[in-house]
Amino acid sequence: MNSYKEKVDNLFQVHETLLTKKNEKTDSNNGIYQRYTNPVLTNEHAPLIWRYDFNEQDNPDLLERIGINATLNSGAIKWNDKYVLVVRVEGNDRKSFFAIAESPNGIDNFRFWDYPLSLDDVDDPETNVYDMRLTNHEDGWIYGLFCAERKDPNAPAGDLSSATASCGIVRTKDLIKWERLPDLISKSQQRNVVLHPEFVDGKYALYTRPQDGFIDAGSGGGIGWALIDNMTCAEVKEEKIINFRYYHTIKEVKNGEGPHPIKTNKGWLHLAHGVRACAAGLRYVLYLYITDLEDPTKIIAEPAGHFMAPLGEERIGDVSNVLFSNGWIADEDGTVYIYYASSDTRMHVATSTIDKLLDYCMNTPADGLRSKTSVEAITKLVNKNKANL
Ligand code: M1P
Repeated sequence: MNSYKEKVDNLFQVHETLLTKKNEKTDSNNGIYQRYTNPVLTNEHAPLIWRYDFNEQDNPDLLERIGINATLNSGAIKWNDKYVLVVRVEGNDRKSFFAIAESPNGIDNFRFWDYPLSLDDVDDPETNVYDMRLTNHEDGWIYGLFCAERKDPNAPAGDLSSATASCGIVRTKDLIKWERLPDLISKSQQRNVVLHPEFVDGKYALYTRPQDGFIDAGSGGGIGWALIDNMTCAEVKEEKIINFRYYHTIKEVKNGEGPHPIKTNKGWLHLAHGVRACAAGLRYVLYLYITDLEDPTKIIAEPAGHFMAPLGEERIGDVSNVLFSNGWIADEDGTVYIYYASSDTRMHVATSTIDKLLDYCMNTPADGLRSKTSVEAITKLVNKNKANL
């Protein structure tokens, strides 16, 4: 019979083995990006000190006291030479919160900090928070924009599901002390709001995602753009759609900006998610597009279809058939670390380079929006190959 101490030591040993497991590249590689065999963060990575009471008198049988259900949609930033994720952690109680995990190499050995983030309340306290996008803005602050969810005050009695989505805002200089700012004021509900890293015409610029309801984008035509005077009382006064949804595409039902775009010599490189409906439910995939350096609202390239879609085990989870990303890191050497969640359950990384992503965007045919145009694109490539091979 093991002593209490032995049982505790064993728990920590098993946890440490998981945290320090080396991540390897998978065999499959389409030349554009590289997947890895292990998720970078799962619910099992959550610190044991969040989950167990290690006082022998209070917890003699060493039961888990607070369960963690999922680690998903994470903001990302390179900070003090570490690859840092602000992770959406969801407890067994269905509440999401933010917690920071860091890795020395961006691929494995992610380890949560001891305490989750404790956010101040705004006047109308929300029920749930999730999906933070981080922006190290040229004004000197690191902003975190996230979804703040509240029960819909106009829901009929007995409707305990209807909710509202708005954009919560925090900022920090050190990732330790976070200042809560008032939520974004907007006529419509908003989710997937992202702060552009530079001023545009002397203003803050937001990628928005206007939506009619909590779930449905409805008349919200796609990813929007709004210029804001001040982040301490941010208000969307005018909004225009810059990346539209289209019939019979991967973003027919909904789309949303991922992390803020990366500045490259060819334009702003964007990562977004697109949603379509099928008999199995909604299918979320990732796609890329490029906008003009001088005018970030002007699209200059957008490959047809998805850049990444759920594969193998990624297809299954709490909300199956979903890839979602709100964090990536572009390193000084041109490597890009794409952090994505699969099926609202776990976090993964894929790596690529700025050059490869630009090549993909510039040289993959755009969506012709018809089967006929897809066949024409393949025929053109076959003809070229017949002349070259
Ligand atoms: O469940 C899939 C995703 O659904 C929402 O994304 P969107 O607003 O684009 O539909 C979000 O709740 C997101 O967190 C979640 O991963």
